[in-house]
Amino acid sequence: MRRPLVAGNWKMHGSRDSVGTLLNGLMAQSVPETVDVAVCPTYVHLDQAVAACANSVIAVGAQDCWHAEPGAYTGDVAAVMLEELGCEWVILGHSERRSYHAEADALIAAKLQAAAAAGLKPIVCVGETLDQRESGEAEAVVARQLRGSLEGAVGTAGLVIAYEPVWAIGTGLTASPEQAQQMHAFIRKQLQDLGVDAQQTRILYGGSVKPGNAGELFAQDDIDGALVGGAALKAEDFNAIIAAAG
Ligand code: G2H
Repeated sequence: MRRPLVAGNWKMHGSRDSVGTLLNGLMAQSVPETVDVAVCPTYVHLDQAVAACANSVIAVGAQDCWHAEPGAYTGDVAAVMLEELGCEWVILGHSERRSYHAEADALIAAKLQAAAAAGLKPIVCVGETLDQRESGEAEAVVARQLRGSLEGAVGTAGLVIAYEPVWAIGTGLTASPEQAQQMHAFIRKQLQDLGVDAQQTRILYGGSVKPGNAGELFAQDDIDGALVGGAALKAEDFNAIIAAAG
């Protein structure tokens, strides 16, 4: 059995105050023993989250890392620095990185190597755009992203995949449980073909997950949790999603 993972992707949100309030709200509710939980704030709020989560089961992750060792890379953050800070997870290849920063699969694969070498567990994101879905290319796009982003990833400890259809991100649109399950099953098959331990690898769904739809998504055989954006910014909502995974 795969343990569900609920990870909050806070994107570029938060102030010291609002992050403090959110973390207090998360600490106020106990996490079911059967569920793993992580929060992924901005780089500047990582230390605050690590300190607040120190005595809880909630782990902390970053939203990205650079692929190289510390060096002359202005504006970037090395995986080893995140691990030293107390991060356990790192999100890689989110569609907002792929689109706003032109991140290609080869770069994501290199970041994955750096993350794994530093002892971070990667959450690798894949997903098709609306155009690609409507033209019947969704599976081909996701297969290509998996092949490229997971180059050299066989055996990576704790590897997690997040399926995030771009058309469902922050739009209020959610893939139906059946649509999501179909793609998750396809992803698991692709992982197997790539030599990744497909039965052990958790595949999260992401894209407008909220308390009202989390339960039916988690009920699907191949959905092993969620990567939550907007609803992770409200403790009440994130706590409800965590409870739905328990
Ligand atoms: C997808 C998701 C979190 P949201 O990007 O990664 O965000 O839940 O706001 O659609």
